[in-house]
Amino acid sequence: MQRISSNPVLHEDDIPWDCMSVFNAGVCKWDDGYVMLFRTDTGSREAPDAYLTRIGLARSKDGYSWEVDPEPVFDQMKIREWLKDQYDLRFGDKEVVRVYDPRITVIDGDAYFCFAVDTIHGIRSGIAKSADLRNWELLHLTLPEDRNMVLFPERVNGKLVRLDRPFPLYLRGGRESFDIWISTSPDGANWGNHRLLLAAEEVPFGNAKIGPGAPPIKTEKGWLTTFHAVFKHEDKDLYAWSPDPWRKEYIAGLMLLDLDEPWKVIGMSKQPLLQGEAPYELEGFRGSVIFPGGFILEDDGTVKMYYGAADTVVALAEGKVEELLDAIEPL
Ligand code: BMA
Repeated sequence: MQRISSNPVLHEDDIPWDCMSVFNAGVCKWDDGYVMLFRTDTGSREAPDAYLTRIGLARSKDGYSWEVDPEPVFDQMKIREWLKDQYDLRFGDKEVVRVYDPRITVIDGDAYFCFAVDTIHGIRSGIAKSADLRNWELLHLTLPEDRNMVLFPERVNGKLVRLDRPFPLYLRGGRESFDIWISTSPDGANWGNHRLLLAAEEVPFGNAKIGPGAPPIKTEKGWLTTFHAVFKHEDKDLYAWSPDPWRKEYIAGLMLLDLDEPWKVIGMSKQPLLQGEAPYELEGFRGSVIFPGGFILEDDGTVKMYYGAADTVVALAEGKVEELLDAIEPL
């Protein structure tokens, strides 16, 4: 993948509300252009306030220059209103902390928004549906602990398909070694057939948890899909604005799944797809973080990958689908 020279595509200065970062965005084609749901954090650069995380919406004709809608789609007030049927707020207004890390997929003309939600009783993943990108109907929330949910852009054998990443602590020895799972649903609300898709130890360039990236793209050879893999450095602190030592490098990876049986991994790239290198990837709130959330195939075979860089900006890298497929090797 090649980074575009005008990176980052979105920076805090582009945002019409008070924030210190804009990152971890989902992107899809919509009408005759592109739309993006992105996350902003607000507060001091060293320690933003989690309750002030918002989800914003941006639109683009060409995928390179973006215009941000003046109002966020979700802020703390709207999140509370939206989730009040799920949480009776017995534990007060602090129960639901934030909705964050959006992914977006269009299936049969409707937009589906996948997100993580932090609550004081655990981190859950959710799915919502909309016809206009502003009014979101909540379809599903997982049990804790779960994060990084993405949906396939079309039904496979009549079923919706999702990837996500639960946090199984105990039987993995308390290590932060978490895997990618796959499941199916008839309607987006009821999910079953959960299977392990890719285990963290199968990724040669990571040594800790992994998680799905962006919704997959369909190719003749299979579903091509991104993920992130964490390499925990034991011996060095990475650059960070936050005063806590930061040692987790987030690296983008790529794998190919069977078209009809997407729980079968055909192969993966044994090399990282993208690893922190540019200044805007190495330095920011948490340096050396590449967090893919948008993956789009253009008619000419170009693939655009949108990713959060250093938990601070949204960036874009491009490649050719043929070259990406050539990089896939059996597990
Ligand atoms: C993960 C999530 C992401 C973030 C990443 C790197 O655990 O919190 O939102 O981008 O860490 O800090």
